[in-house]
Amino acid sequence: MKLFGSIRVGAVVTCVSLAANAQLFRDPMTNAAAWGVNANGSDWAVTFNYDYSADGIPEAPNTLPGDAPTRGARLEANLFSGTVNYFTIFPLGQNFTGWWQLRFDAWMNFGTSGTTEFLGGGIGYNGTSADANSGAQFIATGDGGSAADWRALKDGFYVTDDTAYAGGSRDNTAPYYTSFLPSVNGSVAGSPGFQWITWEFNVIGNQVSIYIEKPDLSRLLLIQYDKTFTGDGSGGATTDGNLSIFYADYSTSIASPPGSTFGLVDNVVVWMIPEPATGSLALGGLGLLWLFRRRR
Ligand SMILES: [Ca+2]
Ligand SMILES: [Ca+2]
Repeated sequence: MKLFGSIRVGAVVTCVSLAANAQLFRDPMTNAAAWGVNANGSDWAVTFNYDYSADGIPEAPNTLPGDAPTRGARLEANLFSGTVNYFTIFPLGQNFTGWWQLRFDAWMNFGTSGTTEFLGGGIGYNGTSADANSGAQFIATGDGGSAADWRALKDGFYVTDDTAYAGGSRDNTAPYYTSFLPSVNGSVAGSPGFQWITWEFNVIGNQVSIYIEKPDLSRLLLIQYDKTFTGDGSGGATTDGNLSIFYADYSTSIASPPGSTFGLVDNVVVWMIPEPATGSLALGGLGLLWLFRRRR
């Protein structure tokens, strides 16, 4: 009986370990056929399997052995028309529910004028929206050119209350952002330009938390909220659904020089976050998230 007992304990531990490492999806962004696009306007481009070493851009941080090196999806909007263009890409046939995590590597380049464009993504995507108005989403400018560079959206409800953000501001100039993202490679401090940044979206119970992470694994919380909270005038945020990657030029000005302003996305990964069978949901979730991060 004793031996049986310890085998059972071992089996349970193995189960938790497997669950904690359960990767539900990964895409190195080389196969356009695996992705759908919903777009507003026609002046936009997404190029899968794009070799970003051509732009002098280094390998994305979460690339794995066996991945085609320096290849990812290049995202562009309002290339020549002088009109607002935005689009969402999403992996075909995917649906994620419960507790889960989306991570992807992103890079943003910008030119010398007319450059303020947004990149982002989210969880709970409905599969049909072109704009960032479906699920728990977050977008940011690459150049800090807006008064509101960091933007959370809850099923399309734009969170304009600065105090709802971890940084107490949406502007790149806030110390919260500039201290984490000092100017590098010609970037604007407080903005994710000219560098690889990993975006992370988590839903644990009702809690949505969104982070950015640098290649040295330092992290910055962007926002955390209860997805059922409607006191801000939103209807809450949907978290069951697909993942989304978003790119926009919300301004009509055309970036110059041509080809200077674009986003790159690589290594899109979804992990299941194991739900505790018993105990406090919130406490158990946080503890497991820690375990989950440590074991990856
Ligand atoms: Ca890649
Ligand atoms: Ca700004």
